[in-house]
Amino acid sequence: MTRAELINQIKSKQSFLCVGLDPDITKMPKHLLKFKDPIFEFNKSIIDATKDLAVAYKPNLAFYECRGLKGWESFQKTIEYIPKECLVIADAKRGDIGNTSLYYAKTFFETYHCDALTIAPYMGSDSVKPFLNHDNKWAIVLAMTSNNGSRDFQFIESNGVPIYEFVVHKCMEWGSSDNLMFVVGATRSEDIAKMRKLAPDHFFLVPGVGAQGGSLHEVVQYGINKDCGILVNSSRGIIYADQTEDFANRAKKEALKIQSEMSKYLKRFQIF
Ligand code: NUP
Repeated sequence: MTRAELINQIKSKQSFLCVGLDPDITKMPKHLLKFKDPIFEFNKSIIDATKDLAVAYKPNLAFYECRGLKGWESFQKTIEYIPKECLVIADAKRGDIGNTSLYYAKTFFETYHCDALTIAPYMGSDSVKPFLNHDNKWAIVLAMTSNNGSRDFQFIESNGVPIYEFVVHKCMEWGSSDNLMFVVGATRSEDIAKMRKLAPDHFFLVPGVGAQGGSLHEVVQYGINKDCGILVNSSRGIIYADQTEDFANRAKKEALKIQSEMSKYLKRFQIF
């Protein structure tokens, strides 16, 4: 998906919501367990309920890989079910020596046809670059993550410059705002403003709203740019809003709440 297509979708849906598809069999409504592939049935209902409100879906591979071959099948069926206009982000946090990254890129971009893949940049240029030479595909590099442990490495300073800043500068030499995004945690609201200064034009994938307590209002205040420039993810806050047979309706309600707020922000900041 191109940047223009993504922006058009945000405009037409008045939304920059990314729904996280992190299906946990222990949290799903019990009636789904009778299906051959409960994970896919769960995702299918969530996608049906939210597809008019979300511009992106982000399956996190951990929730699929843990089920072995069955899990990969659920992942593939899920990817294929997501409407074509939506950005499909595989949250797999890959990155290895160049030769291996090349095959990770093949896996997610060519075999599974995902639009975007999250990348761990710790191994440097040869580990990131192979994700940046696929037409209309995106590398989403971890810059400033939402978890408490992000303080352990990402904020260590060298000559007064934090490591996440080095990551952003370097990655911007390798990719452009047409094929590179950054992960910026919603839980770091004021730091999002620093990230926005470093990368004024790049899209940010912002997880941490909902279950992790990040504020949508603050994410928008500090992160929005002229093209919107943010994709805000919520996983558990939407998909497990209700754990009964009514789960899809409740997921829709939660998504609608977020999308209505997003629509107001897009108008207030006169984005389109
Ligand atoms: O910094 C990050 N924080 C984060 O939560 C980077 C991520 N990729 N994630 C992922 O976003 C996390 O692994 C999970 O898939 C999702 C957040 O889920 P939730 O807290 O909305 O349930």
